[in-house]
Amino acid sequence: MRPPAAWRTWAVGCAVLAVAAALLYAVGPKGAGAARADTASGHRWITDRQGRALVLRGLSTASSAKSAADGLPWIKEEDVARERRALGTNFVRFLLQWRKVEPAPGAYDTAYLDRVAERVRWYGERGYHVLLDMHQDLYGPGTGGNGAPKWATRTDGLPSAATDPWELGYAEPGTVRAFDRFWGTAEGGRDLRAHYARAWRAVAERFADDDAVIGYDLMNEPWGGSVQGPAFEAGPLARLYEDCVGAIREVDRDHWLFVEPSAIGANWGFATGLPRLDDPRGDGDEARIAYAPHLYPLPMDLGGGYTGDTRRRVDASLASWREQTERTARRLGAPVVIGEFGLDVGLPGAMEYVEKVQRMADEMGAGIAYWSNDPGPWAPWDAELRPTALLPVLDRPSPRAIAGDPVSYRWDARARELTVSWT
Ligand code: IDC
Repeated sequence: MRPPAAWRTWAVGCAVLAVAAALLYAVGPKGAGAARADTASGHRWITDRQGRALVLRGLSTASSAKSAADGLPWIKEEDVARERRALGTNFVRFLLQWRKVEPAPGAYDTAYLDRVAERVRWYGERGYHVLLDMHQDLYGPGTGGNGAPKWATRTDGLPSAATDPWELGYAEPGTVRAFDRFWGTAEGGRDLRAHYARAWRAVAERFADDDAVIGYDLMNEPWGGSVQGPAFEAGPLARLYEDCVGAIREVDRDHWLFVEPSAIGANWGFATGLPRLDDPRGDGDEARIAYAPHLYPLPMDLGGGYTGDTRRRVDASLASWREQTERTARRLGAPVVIGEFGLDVGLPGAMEYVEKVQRMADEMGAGIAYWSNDPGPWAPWDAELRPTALLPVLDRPSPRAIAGDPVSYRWDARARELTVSWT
């Protein structure tokens, strides 16, 4: 891995402009310098325990956890140290698997949670905020995907064939049925949503006092099965989130709860029907619900490259994604974290695209997690852990936490200058 990037030495001497002085009224019940203003986009900031506005930048760790027998990502502690050195990140979206949390109905694997906690510590000791993400794709291993335990997978004998691209597997009959059984759209059997919410309570109980954890991503890319669109998002999905929020708040009143829209729609830039959720933290404390959509504009979600400014399609997708996301975040009263974005870094325009998304996140005051840190064609390192062309693009400075009301931050790559303004 290359030595610490040039900007880090440079940034010490570089101009960090603080516009306006620390105002006395910034001292409030949440402590000195608690963020209280909204982002320029009009949604809230995500804040830490001291009330500072957090600028979360990092990667997902890792897709390899999906198929690993132990459900853990490929990383060792030295890989976390290397990522910190190479990228200066402060955020990780860490994949969990329901099949590992609750391997048998009502039985929680505390040894698995201990191993997760060990990895959370690797990150936490290096200043990272960890978002625990209950990941699924295509429901579970019983339907050719990952996430749900086999005991919670009921397909009524319908098939789930492997597809290319993998996303098309969401339309396989066995997969649709498994989701319908989960959401209760197809009646009968165990209440799987109650199991899911209680599995979350078990996770939250384990991590309630862990300061390295910023929060819980309640479900990766939920899919409605045979119920789609607002009928799904405002219906079964919202009810599941309410159940999970309620279950988690029984044991953990402080960590942030991250909600995602349906897998298809908002992540492409369409509107979502997700309603505002209550957060029963108690004592009149402010809700800690964050909105964490993914960003996969349609041409790229199906494996295409970035066509840039000259062909309008992709840029229009980015613009509509931003507009819809900001509108939803304001409606939910929630800060924004881009829970996933990414592509094969060898595709045409890939670097330009990543740079553009990072700039957009900075403008929005949104957190961001690149998909993913699995060594290979999408990552900042190849299979031998040598840097790819992506590494210098992801390696950019940003404020980590701001005690006050952030106004803006901007990285000028050409001038190698970071400008941060806050009140
Ligand atoms: C992808 C992995 C790929 C794997 C596939 C199915 O990169 O190796 O075969 O999942 O498990 C998502 C998902 C995320 C996907 C990612 C890229 O949340 O799990 O990872 N993606 O396809 N949504 C849109 C894209």
